[in-house]
Amino acid sequence: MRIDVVSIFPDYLAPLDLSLIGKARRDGLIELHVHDLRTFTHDRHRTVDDTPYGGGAGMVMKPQPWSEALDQVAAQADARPTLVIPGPGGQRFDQAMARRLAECDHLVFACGRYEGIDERVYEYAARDFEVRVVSLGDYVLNGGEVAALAVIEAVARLVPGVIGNAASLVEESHEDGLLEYPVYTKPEHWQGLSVPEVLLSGDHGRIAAWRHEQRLLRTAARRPDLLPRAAAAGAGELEIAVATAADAGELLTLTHACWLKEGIDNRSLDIPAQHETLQSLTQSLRDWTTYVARLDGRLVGTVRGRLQDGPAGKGAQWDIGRLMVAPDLQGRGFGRALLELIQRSAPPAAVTYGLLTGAASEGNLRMYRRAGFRVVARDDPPGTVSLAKRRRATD
Ligand code: J9T
Repeated sequence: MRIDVVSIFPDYLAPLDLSLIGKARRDGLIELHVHDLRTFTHDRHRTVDDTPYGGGAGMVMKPQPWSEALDQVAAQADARPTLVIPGPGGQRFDQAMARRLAECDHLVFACGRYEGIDERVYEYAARDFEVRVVSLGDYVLNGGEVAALAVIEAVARLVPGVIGNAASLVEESHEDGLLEYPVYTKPEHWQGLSVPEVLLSGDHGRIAAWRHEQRLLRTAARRPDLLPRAAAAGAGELEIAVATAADAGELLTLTHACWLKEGIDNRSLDIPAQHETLQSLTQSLRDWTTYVARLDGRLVGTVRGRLQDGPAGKGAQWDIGRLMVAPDLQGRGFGRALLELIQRSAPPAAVTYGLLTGAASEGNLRMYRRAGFRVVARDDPPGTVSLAKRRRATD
C-alpha cells in the first residue's frame, strides 16, 4: 500500500517511523511519502492561507498550493487513489471504514489547518481522487495531522503482513460489534486485587462463556449504542440501551399500560408494577440492570435483571423481571429478543435464571416455556407462578 500525506507540519507524521508501522515500511509493506504543502507555494513568505470571502474569523487555506500538491501526487499514482481529508464535518471513522480503506492500493491524506480548506479544492480533487471527508468524532482538533495518524495506524495494521498474528485482528474490540473482555496476567494477586477465579480454572468452555458475558456487560455499560447490532441481534429495528433516570417517565407509562392487561387477565389489582411511582421506579434503576428498547424513538419495551441469592446452597440466581412490550406491538418477537438479551447479560456468578408471572398469563407462560423455563413454584405470592432455568455455558 502507498500512503501520501500532505501537511504544513510534516514533522507531525514522524511517529509513523516507529513501532509496527515503521517496521511495515522497512519491510516494504507500506510505502509512505510525506509532503510539505509549503513547497508548493511561490511567494517569499510561503503563504498557505488567506482571509475568508464574506468575512468571519480565522483564515482559509488557499486553493493553489493544494492543487499543485495534489497534481504531483496524482502524477505518481497508478490508479485512482482515495483522498482522505480529515475534518470534524466528515463521515465518522470506524472499524468498518478502516477495513474498506485497507483494501485501497493508494491512500492520500490532505491535512488542513486554520478554518478549513477553500471548498473548491474538494471539487478539484474529485477529478483525480476518490474524495472522503473523515471525522474521528464530535470534537475539533487544530489540524488534520493527528486524525491522519489515527486513521493510518488503524488502516495499516489491517494490511496483510503488518501484524504477525491474524487471530489477534479477529478477536478485537469492534470487529464483531462488542467491546473486548478484560484481560489479566501474572501475578495472580496484586495490590490486594485478584484475577477472576474462572480464568485459573483451566475450563476452556467456562472461560469462553465468561469472556463473552464480560463483553456483553461491558458493552451494555459503556457503549449501549453498540448493543442493537450485536447482543440484541434478532430484535429487528429495536434500539436497545441501558435505562437511565431520563427514561423513568416513559418507563412508568409503559409499566402502567402493560400491567393493566396483566391485572385484567389475573383479576388482580395488587401487582407491584401497577403501583410503581416515578420515585420507586427511579430507585429500581439503581438496583437492577434495566434495558429499554425504542422503536423510532418511542420507548416500547423493557426488561431487567438482578443477581440474587438462589435457593439455599444452589448458587446465585439472575432474577429477570418487568419484561414488557407495548400492547400494540406484541406478537412480533420483541419480548423473546429482550428475554434473550437479559439472559445473555447475566454476570458469571449466576447459575440459574428466575422469573415470576401471573398464573393466568397464558401468553407469558408459553413464551417462557419455549425459552426453556420450567415451573418451580405456584401461588407464592398468591396468583403467581415462579419459573426457573439452569444456565448453560452457551447462554
Ligand atoms: C482539522 O481537523 C479536525 O479538527 C478533525 C479531523 C478529524 N476528526 C475530527 N473530529 C476533527
